[in-house]
Amino acid sequence: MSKIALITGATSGIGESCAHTFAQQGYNLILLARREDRLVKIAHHLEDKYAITIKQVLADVRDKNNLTTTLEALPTEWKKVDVLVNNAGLSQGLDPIDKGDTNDWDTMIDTNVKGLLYVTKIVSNWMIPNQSGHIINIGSIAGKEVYPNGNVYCASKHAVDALTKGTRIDLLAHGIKVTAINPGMVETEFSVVRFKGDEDRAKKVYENLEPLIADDIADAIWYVVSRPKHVNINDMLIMPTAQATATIVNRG
Ligand code: NDP
Ligand code: 8X3
Repeated sequence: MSKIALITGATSGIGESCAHTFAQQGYNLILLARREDRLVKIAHHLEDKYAITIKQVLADVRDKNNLTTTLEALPTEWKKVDVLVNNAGLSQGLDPIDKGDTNDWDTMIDTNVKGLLYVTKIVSNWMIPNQSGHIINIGSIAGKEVYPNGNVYCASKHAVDALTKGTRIDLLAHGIKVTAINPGMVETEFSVVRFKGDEDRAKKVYENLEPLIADDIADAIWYVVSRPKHVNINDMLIMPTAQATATIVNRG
């Protein structure tokens, strides 16, 4: 029987790349995101290309009630999830604390922290009866360092760091692996979302350096997932060669 991976934020960037990687490895997939057109297109493409089955879950991880109802409505056989990639997340704005938009703060905390928690609670309860499973939380360099104007996004990713450690402790007795993947700069839709559609500003983030691409992170996730049963990678910090810290980069 094929293994199952549940990937949140599967319609773009790292999540979409993970969907490709796991599909290529023969996993059946539960793909979750909010943009239906993209979800449908990606799922059909992968089902056509690989001999796998996909369940599309149109949901917002912030909406606890709808998320719970939608996930719990999946057929029992789909709840035997082997790998959960808690990837859905975003940054909104890059402002000093006194000028930050409180709606942006709510969006980041609700998505990156509370959304990840809701999904983790649901899926860990599916994994416990199997006494196995692997939860991959996508953190960030922003969960290891705090940079100017990064305040709330950094706090949300520091929370992911703490929750990864806490989840690992709490699920230890159940044989469930928990891993944090912490990327530096990855060129995806991330900066366009952070700057609310300002593509020129987003492009400048990656100007004159070679950032990571989503496939680099999916590759690392596959490495982590494919270790032997007795090996867990707790934490991986992955940077572009041109980036030393959150703020020190080499632009040639
Ligand atoms: P993208 O913006 O390309 O992808 C984000 C994905 O998350 C999209 O599929 C989006 O889909 C989904 N998403 C966002 N909000 C929600 C929500 N409320 N409910 C469900 N899905 C949601 O960014 P990345 O691929 O770069 O980001 C993926 C993760 O990686 C994030 O957690 C981010 O913080 C982290 N990260 C990114 C880095 C980077 O430099 N790019 C570096 C370090 C970490 P949809 O809009 O369809 O819901
Ligand atoms: C995304 C990378 O450096 O903008 O988590 O925090 S950074």
